[in-house]
Amino acid sequence: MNAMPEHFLAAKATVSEECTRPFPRSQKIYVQGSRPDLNVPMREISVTDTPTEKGPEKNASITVYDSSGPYTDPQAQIDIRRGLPRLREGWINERGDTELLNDFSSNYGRERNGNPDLAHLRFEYLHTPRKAKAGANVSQMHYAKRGIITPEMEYIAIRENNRLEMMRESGLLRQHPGQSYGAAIPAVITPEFVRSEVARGRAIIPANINHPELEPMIIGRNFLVKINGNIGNSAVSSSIEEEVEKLVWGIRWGADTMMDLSTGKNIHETREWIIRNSPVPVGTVPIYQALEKVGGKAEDLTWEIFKDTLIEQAEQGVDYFTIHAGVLLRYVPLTAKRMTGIVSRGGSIMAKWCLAHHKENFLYTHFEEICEIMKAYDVSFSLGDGLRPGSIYDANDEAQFGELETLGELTKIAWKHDVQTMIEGPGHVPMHLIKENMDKQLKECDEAPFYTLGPLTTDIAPGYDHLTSAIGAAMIGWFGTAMLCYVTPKEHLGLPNREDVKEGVIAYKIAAHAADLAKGHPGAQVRDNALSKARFEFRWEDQFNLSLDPDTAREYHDETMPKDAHKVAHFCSMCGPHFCSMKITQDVRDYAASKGMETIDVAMQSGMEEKAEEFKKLGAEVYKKA
Ligand code: IRN
Ligand code: FE2
Repeated sequence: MNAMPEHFLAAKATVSEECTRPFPRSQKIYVQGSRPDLNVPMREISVTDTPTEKGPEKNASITVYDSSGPYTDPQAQIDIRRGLPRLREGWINERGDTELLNDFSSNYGRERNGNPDLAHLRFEYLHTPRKAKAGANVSQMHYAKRGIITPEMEYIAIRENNRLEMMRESGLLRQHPGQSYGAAIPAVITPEFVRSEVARGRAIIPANINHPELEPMIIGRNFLVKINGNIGNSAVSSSIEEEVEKLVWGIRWGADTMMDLSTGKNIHETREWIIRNSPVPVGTVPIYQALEKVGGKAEDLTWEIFKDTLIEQAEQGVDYFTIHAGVLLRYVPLTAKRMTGIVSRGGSIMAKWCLAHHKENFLYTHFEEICEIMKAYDVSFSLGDGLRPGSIYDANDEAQFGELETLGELTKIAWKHDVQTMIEGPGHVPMHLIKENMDKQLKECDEAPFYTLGPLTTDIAPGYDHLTSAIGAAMIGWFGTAMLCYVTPKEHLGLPNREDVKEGVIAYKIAAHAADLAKGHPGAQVRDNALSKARFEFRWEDQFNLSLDPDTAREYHDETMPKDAHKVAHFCSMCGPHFCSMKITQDVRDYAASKGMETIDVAMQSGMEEKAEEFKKLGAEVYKKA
């Protein structure tokens, strides 16, 4: 490792305590697979016992999927100037199909080496890029099609199963059968199942060989629904460390992948910091950087500049690229009648280029060459929806569906090259038109994973678009969308801040989980069951700790009932002691038991009047105590 440059030494070594603080009563655990270097992180939440007359009754701890990386592990030594441990490095080396490059082979490397002003941007001491050996294809899809189960696939199988087998005794496994619209989710995810889904193109594992820090994850409709968060500075720039901070903040709350949508200055350097410190896949929209390289003039873009940008980013370790190759020249006029025209940044750039040159989109005409680059680094396609509707008015129109058909055609070309592919989707769509989007995507793209932006189900709530869109996201997730791209409350209004990022991620975790429940994903309901049990038993601390956002749950409870004694009180300030339905039910059950009655129904009939008086007295007593 070479010496660390000055500006790195000046940077902060770590992210804030707010991002790294372990979750309450939670423990980071690692489940080992078939080899000692395969350890899958999870979070175990422990809960208290249920007090009963016969003494305390044990409650099982819950294991949850954990995307937060080593940041929430108090054992981990993290220096963001040095990047995260490279847990995949051994696996990549072992395959023997890649070679290290001495330097970046893109213009970035050449310019930097010849330019003393750029010398400070050297990153080799952190990361030496690698590439597939001549003729090799290093995509997970390529291995999968040849029947090879990679360590990444095994890792994912363990991760998706979430130690469900340990819940068997807990009594919390009962759940409603789901309605999965044709998805086939097995009761246990095996490494072989992961392999077969990737081979079939129904799932992708975004995992660039230049991102060895990555904790592998999968995007596909027979797996847990994933969510993506966006970060990135704009011309009105935030500092590089702030971007790393935002990344860690986003994954803390559950983002499964992060897209760096940076534009403006220091785009390469910002991305380098993000990737080296990211345990989740990082996606980008390379056309944004290409546009910077031509001074923001879309018509000056060329295939050569774009290609060079792809190589530059692939060598850094970007795991998936949004490529707006479906914005064809003939579709552009179809957007003229729209209410809101083209709202995709990448889509509008390509439309402008097509019109300026009156030529077909160069991303489309050079698509096979793009595939060659993708397979040399295992970068996955996220085929961009450059013509997605930007208003309810424009939903499901000809331009949108025309582009989707082209994306289907491109999917098959990508698969021919064994390049992993997912498809981006809308946008703004009213609820009753959402299903049609999913059905058409599955048909046109032969079940390649769908990755949608919301969709927003109404346009009337700027400031609340994490909600308008989480409604659509939950629905489309249920119908089969594999990953949901988050929308923050600042959508349409400005760059999101830290709080907005959290609000967006939590809203989307809710949507994704609601979809998992509806699809009947095995074990999806365990956490709901555990939380409900805690709620019913007035185990307030457990209720907070089992929730997606324990801080907010606790804070809201403390607002009106701050005392420690309140954390065991058998009511909250919403209904007060007299009207707590859960308390009353509990009393009814106790009463039934004391009278030896078989069912509560009977107790209700025969005991209501008698009980009424008792409730009043009891309630008053509890209130005084608290
Ligand atoms: C996701 C689904 N449809 C669009 N997205 C995301 O929107 C895409 O992945 C990227 O993060 C963001 C911006 O894309 P445009 O506006 O350049 O299309
Ligand atoms: Fe919008």
